[in-house]
Amino acid sequence: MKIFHNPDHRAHSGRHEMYRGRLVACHEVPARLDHVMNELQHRPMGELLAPPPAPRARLERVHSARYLDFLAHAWNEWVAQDPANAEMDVLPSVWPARGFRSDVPPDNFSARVGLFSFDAGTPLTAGTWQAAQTGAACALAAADAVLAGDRSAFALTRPPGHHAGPDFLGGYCFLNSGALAAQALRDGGAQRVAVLDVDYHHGNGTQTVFYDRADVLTVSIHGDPRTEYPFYLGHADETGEGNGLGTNLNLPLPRGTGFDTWLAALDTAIARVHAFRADALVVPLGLDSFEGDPISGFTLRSADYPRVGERLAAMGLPTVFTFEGGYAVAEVGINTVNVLEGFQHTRA
Ligand code: Q9C
Ligand code: ZN
Repeated sequence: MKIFHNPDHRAHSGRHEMYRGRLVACHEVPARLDHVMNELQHRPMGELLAPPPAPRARLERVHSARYLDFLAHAWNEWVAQDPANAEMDVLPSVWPARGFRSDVPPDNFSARVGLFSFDAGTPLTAGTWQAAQTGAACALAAADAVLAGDRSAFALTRPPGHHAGPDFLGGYCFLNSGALAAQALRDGGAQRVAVLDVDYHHGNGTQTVFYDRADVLTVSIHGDPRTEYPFYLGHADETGEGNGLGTNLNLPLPRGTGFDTWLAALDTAIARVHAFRADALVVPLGLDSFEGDPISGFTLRSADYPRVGERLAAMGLPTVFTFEGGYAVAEVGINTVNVLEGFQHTRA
């Protein structure tokens, strides 16, 4: 499979995220992707390519113009407020909860940061916009490869994407790679596209992008939001709305869930994708279901991941993978390539 990697990913390197009332070191670090690249040197899975730039019009298929403008200018505005800000990351501290207006972007910079975000764990840095744009380009290039006839392609990029919505960042995510890939597949001629999100955390951004649409099925297997991030979305009773009623499936599982139960959920997810008669598949591939993940609660082992790839390959659909979470940094390369290897050696 072609692997589109992000040569600009290191430009996004947060200093800290808010956690239990203090700023702590970021979990979402450049070394994550370096470990995957390194593992791919040992176990090549395909051609490693840098993507062509992403036209703004393709980003606007998923994200609002005012959100993209905010991301493009946020760092300059932050530093313009005070040159000393260049030594700090942007994090929000005020948000419009229910009853507040979100249709009038405030002039005040901090207030605008809050308008376009949902947590204080997603630092925006000098290079975030560049890294995120090239990451989106990876997702689009992967979708284009599959549209051109490739069986599969991998958008190997960070920051991750699946928590980012039409006009908000959060959960370490800025531009939604999986949603961009799914939309690109639709725009390129796929009639029905399924997104099967296997990251430990609910893919709230992707769900929100497609919630009222019948042409994209969104399925997510994740830690139960009653106890797990992102908390405010991802319950089993969220099934879609309007035209999209019946085209969202959430499979929340309790903390501590092991591979057998997780795999049963994957089979449920796969059955739904088949019932939907999808003609292309996007897999937001988070490796934070791993037992060693420092911020997550499932207990999958490295040896389980090839079986995940096998199950996905057996679906027989043109498939785009996007790299999402996975914070056991030393193992994330092995676990990622294990999924790809299981996929590659299996035919539908
Ligand atoms: N103590 C992804 O996996 N913060 N995002 C959790 C943990 C947010 C994860 C704090 C986790 C977001 C793409
Ligand atoms: Zn995650």
